Amino acid sequence: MTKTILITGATSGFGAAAVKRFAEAGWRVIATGRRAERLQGLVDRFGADKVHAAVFDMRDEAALEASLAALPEAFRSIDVLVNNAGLALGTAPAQKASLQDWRTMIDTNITALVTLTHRLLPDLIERKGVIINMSSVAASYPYPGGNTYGGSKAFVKQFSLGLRSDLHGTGVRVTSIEPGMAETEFTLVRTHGDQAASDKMYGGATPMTAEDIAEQLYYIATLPPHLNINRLEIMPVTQSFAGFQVDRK
Ligand code: NDP
Ligand code: 8X3
Repeated sequence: MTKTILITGATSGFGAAAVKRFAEAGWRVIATGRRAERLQGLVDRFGADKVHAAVFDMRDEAALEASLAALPEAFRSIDVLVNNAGLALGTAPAQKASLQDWRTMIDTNITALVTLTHRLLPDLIERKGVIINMSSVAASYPYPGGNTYGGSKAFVKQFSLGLRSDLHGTGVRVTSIEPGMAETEFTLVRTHGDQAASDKMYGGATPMTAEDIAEQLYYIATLPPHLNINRLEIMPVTQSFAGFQVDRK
């Protein structure tokens, strides 16, 4: 039977690659994001019977609710929820960071994610569904300038494990996926549109690709129903860990 997946943040990066991966495999995909023309491109490519574009800002609860209420009949039974939409804003140390940037990250990466999850939980329980939450290596390893972004992704990781515990016995599976450096529009967004800084971040580094992560999402979503990946931490070979800092006087 054809399965249905809802992927947030589908206009770019991991989300757009995941829409393609699942649509090519014959799934019905609900693709969400704010940039309508990009979602329409996916509908045009795969057909309206395969991809449904749900255009809304994740932080606008009324718009989110209206979009779900307007789902075509064929897309209403959601088997898999991929909470992927999110962003980092800024690389400055906490004492120089923008409070507005912090609020935007919290509103998007945390508040919107829990709102959509809460809304879909009854259906996911009924269908013994799968929830895949996009965390990050920043959830576990602090780095300078990571402050609120890392904190928001630590929330996503721990929320996922908490969900897993609460959903014990329901058959619902929950995974926190925690990627390291992957080349998407992520750094362009983080640097408020600084293309040179984005190019410098990925240049010569062989980062992961959006398709690499889409493949992991497909793997997690298609595991046999008795298996649950709790956390999946994944990095490019060219990225690893650095040491502690010591402030010597
Ligand atoms: P992109 O910037 O390429 O994609 C981000 C997606 O999130 C876009 O589709 C964007 O859609 C959507 N989004 C952001 N804010 C909102 C909003 N308010 N409402 C609706 N949609 C929104 O980055 P990635 O693909 O890299 O990022 C996807 C996820 O992966 C994020 O949660 C990110 O934190 C995480 N991640 C990324 C890593 C990386 O190195 N790239 C590593 C680890 C985790 P639109 O702007 O059209 O609304
Ligand atoms: C994005 C990966 O290492 O830039 O979540 O924080 S990192």
